[in-house]
Amino acid sequence: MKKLTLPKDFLWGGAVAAHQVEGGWNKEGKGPSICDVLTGGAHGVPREITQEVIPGKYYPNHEAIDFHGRYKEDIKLFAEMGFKCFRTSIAWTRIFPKGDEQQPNEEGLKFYDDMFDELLKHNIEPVITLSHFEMPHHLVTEYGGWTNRKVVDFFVRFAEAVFERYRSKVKYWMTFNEINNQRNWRAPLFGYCCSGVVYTEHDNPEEVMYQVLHHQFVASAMAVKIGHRINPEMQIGCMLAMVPLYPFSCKPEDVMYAQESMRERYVFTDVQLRGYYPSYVLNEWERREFNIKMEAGDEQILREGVCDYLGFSYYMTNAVKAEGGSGDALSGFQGSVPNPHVKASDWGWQIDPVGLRYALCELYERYQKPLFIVENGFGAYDKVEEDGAINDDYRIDYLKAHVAEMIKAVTYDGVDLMGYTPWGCIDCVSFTTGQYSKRYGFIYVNKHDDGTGDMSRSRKKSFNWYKEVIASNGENL
Ligand code: BGP
Repeated sequence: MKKLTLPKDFLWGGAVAAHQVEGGWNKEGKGPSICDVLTGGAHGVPREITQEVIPGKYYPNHEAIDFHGRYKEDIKLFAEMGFKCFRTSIAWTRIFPKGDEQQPNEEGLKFYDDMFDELLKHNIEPVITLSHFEMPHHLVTEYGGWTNRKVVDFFVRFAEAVFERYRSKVKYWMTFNEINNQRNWRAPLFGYCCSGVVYTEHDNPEEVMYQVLHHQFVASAMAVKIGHRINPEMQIGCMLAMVPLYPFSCKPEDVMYAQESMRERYVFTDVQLRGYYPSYVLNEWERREFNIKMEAGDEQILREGVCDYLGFSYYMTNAVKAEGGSGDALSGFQGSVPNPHVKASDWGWQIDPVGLRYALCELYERYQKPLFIVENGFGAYDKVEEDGAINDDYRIDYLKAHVAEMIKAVTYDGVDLMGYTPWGCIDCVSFTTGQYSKRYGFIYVNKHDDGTGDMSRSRKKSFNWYKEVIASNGENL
């Protein structure tokens, strides 16, 4: 029997997002983004959306891990691990500080020029998200976030500016990070960060959400078209938070309920990868008498701006029951129940490596487009030993098991997979909690939830493990 392996050009790397690493929140003309008005959280205590920077409150994203000042040192460490690519986002507010300006901020553009040059110097491909939970705050206060059609034009102007500027430096792009997380509009943080909207303040939140989405779908499709015109080599993907929902039992009602619930994920990729609204959504709008405003030509824009690949995050699965489930803020579904067959992290995220293979097969069979795992990882408390060592075997175990299933999906199931970028390859500010102590990195950052720490970087045990995985192209796990 012949042993099949991952393709030679497989994109191993790591992922972060601008607001969770950069800091320098008001440097070089940068304006405040929506994450600059989010306070720090603590275990079990949600982050607060303050809607302005209130003196005396603690805003961890303002400083983050100072990637803005230290990216050369960090990229050197990524190169030492053998990264082929590095996923981050461009902070919209470095380029358009308020969002509605006519001209971009040259200093902001220059920062990313230099950072991309540094990556390319080490043969690391940048993989860039245009909008990763960080729209300009001004677009929220003055325009109502993505409820306003004008924001489509502002986003497209931003996309065009950065596509033009980095046309020869960046080949891989994504439009909106985890676009489906606004589906969790009951958890204000997700809804707000995806759209600048606090859905619970609206009479009919789901109708508002679909309007927001329509604007984002149009904006994404327009960006894809413009990117391809600027450089036909560009690969522009969409990005889904993929949390597969298993039926809790083989009771037909549970199976049907799980399938129906998955549409709350697939509607996003159905539109972005097929170019039109699926019938189950059109029926839902009609049934619930939703009036989603569209302009003439929107349908054509959606058809012409289909994404090239599907990037997705994968952390966990959930199980759902047609009746009697308690609901869960993370999955956003009434009907979520703990799956007795899998364990969970300290934050209740269910650990399910097989679910990653299942996700890859489902997505590939549905769309027949290249896939890219752009987030996966294990958030955990790390302990620094007296000699400075960080023995994060739990993280190695998690990643090893997931990579093994990923390799099966490629070599056995035949999934076309572009690459793998584990989340938080360097410790950063956790999105949902605002904590530093929920760590994902191969690289430890000496920074703590109370704001103390000198930001020094050190290699964890997982650093050397991942280095060997990349060097062997997944052969030595
Ligand atoms: C995803 C986001 C990331 C990231 C990750 C881990 O939802 O795209 O920005 O933070 O989840 O989540 P957390 O940091 O809350 O553990």
